[in-house]
Amino acid sequence: MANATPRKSGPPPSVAQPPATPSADRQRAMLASMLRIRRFEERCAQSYQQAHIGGFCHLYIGQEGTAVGTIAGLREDDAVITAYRDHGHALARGMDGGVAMAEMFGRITGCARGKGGSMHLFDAGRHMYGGHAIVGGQCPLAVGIAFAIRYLSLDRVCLCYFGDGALNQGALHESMNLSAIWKLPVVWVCENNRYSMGTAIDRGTAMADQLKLKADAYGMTYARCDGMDVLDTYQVTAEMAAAVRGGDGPAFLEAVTYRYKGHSMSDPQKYRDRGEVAEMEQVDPITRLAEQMTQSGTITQEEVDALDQEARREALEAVKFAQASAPAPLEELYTDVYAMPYGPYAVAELHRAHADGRGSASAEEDV
Ligand SMILES: Cc1ncc(C[n+]2csc(CCOP(=O)(O)OP(=O)(O)O)c2C)c(N)n1
Ligand SMILES: [Mg+2]
Repeated sequence: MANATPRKSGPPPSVAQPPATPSADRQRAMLASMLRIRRFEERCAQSYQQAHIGGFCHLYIGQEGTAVGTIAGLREDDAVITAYRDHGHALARGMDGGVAMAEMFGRITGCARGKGGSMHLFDAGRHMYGGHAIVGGQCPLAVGIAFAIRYLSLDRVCLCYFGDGALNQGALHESMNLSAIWKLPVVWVCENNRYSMGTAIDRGTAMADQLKLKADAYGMTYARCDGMDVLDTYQVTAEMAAAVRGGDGPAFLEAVTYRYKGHSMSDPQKYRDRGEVAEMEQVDPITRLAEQMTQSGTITQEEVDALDQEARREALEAVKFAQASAPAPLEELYTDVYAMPYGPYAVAELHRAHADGRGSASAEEDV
């Protein structure tokens, strides 16, 4: 059983706490990061339509302010874990665009050697623990990460993103409950983009306009931020993460956001009208920050354009890198899947035995 006493002191922080008010450089980095995600996602859409990307692909366009603002409010060694709409989080965490794109193209140079695809971007070195396709499936893992943080006396928090659709998953509630009774350092971030596939939040969730009650149920602090405003998101997250790091126990952040594109690449979007999307495009997180910064003299329009050009160039380079990389070979199917050499490894041996004419009787028995 975990020690329920929150750790108030520990080793000195390895990475500086983000300042309450972001500096001009930090604001510029946030703008660059959002542009990087937007242009990357546009290339993903194009590559999907050209059939270079297979399987499911969920774009983050519109929600950039949430991943960028929350991650900017953390330290670099804090853990993040998310669901399948994960491109924005991976890029905001600093994943190389080429490596992310190669993963989607099923190439060996991808972050999961081409086996995970769009929904499983993972970068342990940057403390980005996926990319999880089962709705709410990342939540118990976040509790495990936070438990490890406590067990190893690390001065970190774990930020767990989930969609509004995960609000009614048992796994989420079990996880929140455990995190609360053990006072684990988890920041639970609900990315409320109003829809779970084609289901509006109030059609699938009780008390949808009062998510604070969900936090109250576990005695957690609740805060709400405007996910379409990266600076607001940054400030609320930095404050909440500092309290969680200080031993206050887990907290619940609702980031109110919106996705401009369909749920996935194959969504006719009959559940909402174009007017609603157009309305939200008026509060676009990228345009908003660029305007705030140009108006305050923090950046010039030419500099904004240059950042955008750089983001476009990087996204195109990512596609070229993915295209130039070799496809993941068949044997890759069997590596890094199970820790122990059971099932699939025996099947791999069977395939190899067939291929080199060694016969298969003994291998079949093994299987
Ligand atoms: C346990 C489980 N049930 C159903 C699905 C099918 N499914 C995939 S995405 C999704 C909607 C989730 O919506 P939300 O959590 O709001 O995330 P968003 O797509 O808005 O980012 C559903 C139901 C699934 N992946 N896992
Ligand atoms: Mg949603």
